[in-house]
Amino acid sequence: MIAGARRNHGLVRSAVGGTYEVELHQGPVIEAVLRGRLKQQQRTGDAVVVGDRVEVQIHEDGSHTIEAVSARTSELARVSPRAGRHRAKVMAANVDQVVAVFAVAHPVPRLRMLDRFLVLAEANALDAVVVANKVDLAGPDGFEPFRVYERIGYPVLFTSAATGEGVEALRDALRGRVSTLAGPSGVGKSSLLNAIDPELDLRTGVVSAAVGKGRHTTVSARLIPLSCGGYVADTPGLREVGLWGIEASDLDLYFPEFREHLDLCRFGRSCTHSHEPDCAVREAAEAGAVPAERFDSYVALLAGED
Ligand SMILES: Nc1nc2c(ncn2[C@@H]2O[C@H](COP(=O)(O)OP(=O)(O)OP(=O)(O)O)[C@@H](O)[C@H]2O)c(=O)[nH]1
Ligand SMILES: [Mg+2]
Ligand SMILES: [Zn+2]
Repeated sequence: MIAGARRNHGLVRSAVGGTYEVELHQGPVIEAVLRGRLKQQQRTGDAVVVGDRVEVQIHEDGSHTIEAVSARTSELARVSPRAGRHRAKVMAANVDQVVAVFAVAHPVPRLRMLDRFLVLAEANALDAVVVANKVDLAGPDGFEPFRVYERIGYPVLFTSAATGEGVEALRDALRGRVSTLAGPSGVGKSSLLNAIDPELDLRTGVVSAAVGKGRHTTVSARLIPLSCGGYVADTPGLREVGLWGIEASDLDLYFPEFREHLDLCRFGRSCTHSHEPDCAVREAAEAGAVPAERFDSYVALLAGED
C-alpha cells in the first residue's frame, strides 16, 4: 500500500462531543474527528450532523478524520435552545420521512401534537407517515380520529406491536429510508421497532425520565440501522420542541388541505384565517371541506397554544 492516507465515504451515525461515529461505505463503523476548515465551521454545530454523507481520511496510525461533507438533500432543524428563536439548529441531515407514532388508546391520542409533527415534516419538505398503534386496544371508535389524516392524504398505518398487525406494512414503509420516529412516551415506538427488528432489543415500558426539558442536555441524534435496510433517527427533544422557527405567516402552507383555499380569502395571503371576514379556509372548515379538527388545530398553533 502507498504510504500515507486512504479515503472512503461514510455516513455519520452519531455526533457527541466532537467525536463522530461514521459507518464507512461497505465497511465498519469507525470514530472520527473533524479536520481543518470543517473544525472551524463546526462552531455552530451545523457543519457536520447525524445523517451527513462524509469523506473520511483513514490515517496510517488507524485514526480517522472527516475531510468533506456532501450536499444535503434535507435538514431537520429546530430553533436552537441557546441562540434563542432566531437561529435554527440542524438536528439531522438527509432524513427522508417523519413517522409520527400515536396510540389509538392508552395513552389517548394527542392529535394536536400529531398536527405539530406534520407541520414540521411539511416545513422541512419531508414525507410523513402516521402510525396508529395499539389497535388491539381500540374500542369501536378508536380508529375514527385517524381517518381524518387518511382523508387529507397522509398514509396511515394501523399497527399493534402486541399482535403483529400492520408490522409488515410499517417495515415496508421504513425499508431503505432514513426515518425519524416521533411521538409521545408510551405509545409503543420502541415496541414497534423491536417487532420490526428483534435484534434491536430496545428497552420498552420504561417511562422516559423527564430530563429538565433539555435545558442543559445536548440535543444530539443517532441513526439506528435496521436489518431490513434503512435507518431510524432517534432524535431526543423532538417531542417537546415547538415549531422550529416557522413563521406564523407560513403556517397555513403546512396544512396541505388548506392550500386550494388560500388564494380565495378576501385578504389573500395576508389572511391569517383566524378572525378575518370572507376567509375561504374558515368557510371550507364550516362546510366540511377542511376537517374542523385540523382547522381548530391550526388556530391553536397560530395562537401558540400547546
Ligand atoms: N396492548 C398493546 N400494548 C403495547 C403495544 N405497543 C406497545 N405496548 C406497550 O406500551 C408500553 C410502552 O411501550 P414502549 O414501546 O416502551 O413505548 P415508547 O413509545 O417507546 O415510549 P418512550 O420510550 O417512553 O417514548 C409498554 O408497556 C408496551 O408493552 C401494542 O401494540 N398493544
Ligand atoms: Mg421508547
Ligand atoms: Zn383566510
